[in-house]
Formats: sequence, structure tokens, C-alpha cells
Amino acid sequence: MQRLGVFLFGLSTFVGFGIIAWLVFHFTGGDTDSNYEMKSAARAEKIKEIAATQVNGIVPTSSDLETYIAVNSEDNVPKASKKPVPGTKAFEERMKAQAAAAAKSSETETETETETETETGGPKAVEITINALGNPPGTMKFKETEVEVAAGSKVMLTFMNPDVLQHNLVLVKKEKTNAVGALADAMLTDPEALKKNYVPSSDDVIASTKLVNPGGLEKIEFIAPSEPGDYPYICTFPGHWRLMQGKIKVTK
Ligand SMILES: [Cu+2]
Repeated sequence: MQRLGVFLFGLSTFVGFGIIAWLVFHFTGGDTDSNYEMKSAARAEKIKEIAATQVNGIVPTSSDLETYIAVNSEDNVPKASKKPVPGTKAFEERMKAQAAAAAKSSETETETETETETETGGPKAVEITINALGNPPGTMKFKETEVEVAAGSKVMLTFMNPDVLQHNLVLVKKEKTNAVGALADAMLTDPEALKKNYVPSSDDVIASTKLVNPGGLEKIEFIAPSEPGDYPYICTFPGHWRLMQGKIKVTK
């Protein structure tokens, strides 16, 4: 008796769903033959309309095809770039090799900061190197988060990017990280943003590099502020600045 109950319950559920499906199909029009015919007719009309607006029609002639084959035959295909595509294992390996090479070269010059007196007796020149963090890839951080320079010195900054993302380095006035960061985010809708290297035009920007590609570097020169204090540097690629921050400590 209990078994029969379960069976009837299952049957009624099955039939119930069948009825609902039929109702839905019936009242929404379904894909009936006449319905389909009508759609086909409309489609054919549309195709005719498109064909009529093409000067030479849309169907290629056999001579078109011959030309296509001649131009695209194996011998004429330009050799594909050997550079691996981001996201592939080959690309990861290439990035690792680049990072290793970069690490080796920075090992040889143990001291990345060197101070030299300029010949003219002008401001002291100081060389600094700041890296984007390349490992783990895509972390959106600077490797060096604090660098010291003397006030008013001539700074020769090398920004290296061993990461898989594009980054820049923008030095801003004291406590202007959020202000410049907000302008950077707003550049998402600026069609000229790439041309501007995602560097907002603002009086709060002291110095900036261009947008540096993965594995690339950029050298810039600027005069350190005369007023001692902490001057933040950020990457202004939209969104990056929240994580990608460091500061140049300007000393007396
Ligand atoms: Cu960045």
C-alpha cells in the first residue's frame, strides 16, 4: 500500500510537469511549423535586403577565391611572432627567465644607491632603482616601498617592471595619494588615457615614468623636493594605486 502511494505520487509529479511544459509551450507560441515558415520568410527577405545593399554582392566569385588563396597560401603567411602569449606556460617561463636575469644584474651591483657630486658643483646626483614586484606575478606592488634621497638632489630613477602587468611610477606631493589615485581611476573613461600613460594631469604630480611594459624599464630624472618629508609614489594604472604604493623619504 505504501509502495503504491509512492508510485502514484511519482506518477502525478511526472504528469504534472508534462502538463505545465505543454501549457508553457502552447501559450508562448512554440516553434510550430507555420511559425518557423514565417521566420524563414522574414529571414530570406532580410538576406535579400543585405545582398541588394552590397555593391558587388556578398558572395565571392571564383576569381575572388583564387586571389584569396594566392594571397593567403602558406608561403605568404607572415611568420607568427615567437613571443609567447600571456597566460601560457611558455610566457610564464619567459617572465621567470627575465626576472632571474634582472635579479642577477642587480646582485652584481649590490649598492643600488650611489651618490656622486656633479661636475658643475650643482645639486648632488643620486641614482635609485625601484622595481615593480614580479614574483608572485600580478601582485601590483613595488618591491621597494621606501627610498631615501636628500632634499633638492638630482634624482636619476630607474623603474624596472619584471611583472606580467604594465605599470608606471608616479611621484606625488605629500598626502596626495588618494587625490591622484581618484584621478587615475577616472582615466578609465578617458580615450586618451593610454597616450597619457595613465598619468593624470595634476599639479600634485611631481614626476612620472611612462607606462612600462612587462620586462621593460624606464629611466627618469627629477629634482627631489626641497622640503623634507614623505612623498608617495604610486602606479596610476586604474585600480593599481590602492595596492601599488611606496614613498620617497626626502631628508635634509
Ligand atoms: Cu600598475
